[in-house]
Amino acid sequence: MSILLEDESDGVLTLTLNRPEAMNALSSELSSLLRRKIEEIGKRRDVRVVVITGAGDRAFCAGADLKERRGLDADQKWEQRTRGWEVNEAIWRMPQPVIAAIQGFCLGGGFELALYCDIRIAAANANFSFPEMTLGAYPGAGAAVVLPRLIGRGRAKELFFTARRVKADEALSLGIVEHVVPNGKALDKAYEIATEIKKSSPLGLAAVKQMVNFGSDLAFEQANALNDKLRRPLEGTEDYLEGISAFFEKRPARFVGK
Ligand code: CO8
Repeated sequence: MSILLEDESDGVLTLTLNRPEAMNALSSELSSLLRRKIEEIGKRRDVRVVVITGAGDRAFCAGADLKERRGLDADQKWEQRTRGWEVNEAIWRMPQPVIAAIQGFCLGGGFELALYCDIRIAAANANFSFPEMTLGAYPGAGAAVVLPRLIGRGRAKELFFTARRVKADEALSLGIVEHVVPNGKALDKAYEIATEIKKSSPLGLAAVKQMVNFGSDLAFEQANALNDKLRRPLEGTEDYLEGISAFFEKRPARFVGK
């Protein structure tokens, strides 16, 4: 069976990291498969929402594959890290919203993967940590870029410095996840949100994702320039005409992404 499972239903594509015997750790092979798949999905108009999860109930993902890493020299370790980073960057750039459904351990590179998704749902047994400091490294696949922006510098540094474990409820109060649900229900919640998202125009979703991901940290003038650049093309779309017609006809809009 593949180490990356794919399941598609009515515009929602679910990717499952399928290495439960290794806590779904990111081997270079898994990262490469994941990046290629994300890039392929990014070009498809029929996929409206992506959900990423891990197989089994013990882990979303326990980070870099340490068994693989153990035998690597410095350049090869950097290669493994870069394979992981490329996944996160591809998710950040892809037009579709990506929801992480997280159960169990979400550690190191696995935590970074979740942070690069757009929305995070945690099961009650979710457990987050950056063990990198205990390994003599640092969270190098992008968490040090996005976590301080998400939860503030002091809180992010405390998690990086101490490697302490954060349970689901604390993750919610810190703003690391958007929802906490009972064990076994993270995917259901992800699909519930995906169903809501699917009612929106893919063009608007892609534009607002890009604005939030690339515009949030720009200076005011630059942020507004990007905002205008992303918003202006939407004025002439079929979807905008359809949305306004649907409003006056008191019916749900049927968006086509044009
Ligand atoms: N890599 C490979 N195998 C793993 C990993 C891992 N990260 N984590 C767990 N496993 C394996 C174990 O070796 C074990 O296998 P086996 O049965 O063959 O011995 C199996 O999964 C079950 O694990 P445990 O027996 O340890 O189960 P426990 O319940 O006792 O503990 C833990 C579960 C807490 C998840 C524990 O296994 C653990 O601490 N794992 C390591 C977590 C970690 O340090 N992750 C790496 C952080 S560094 C990192 O991610 C750098 C990011 C770099 C960029 C991204 C690159 C892709």
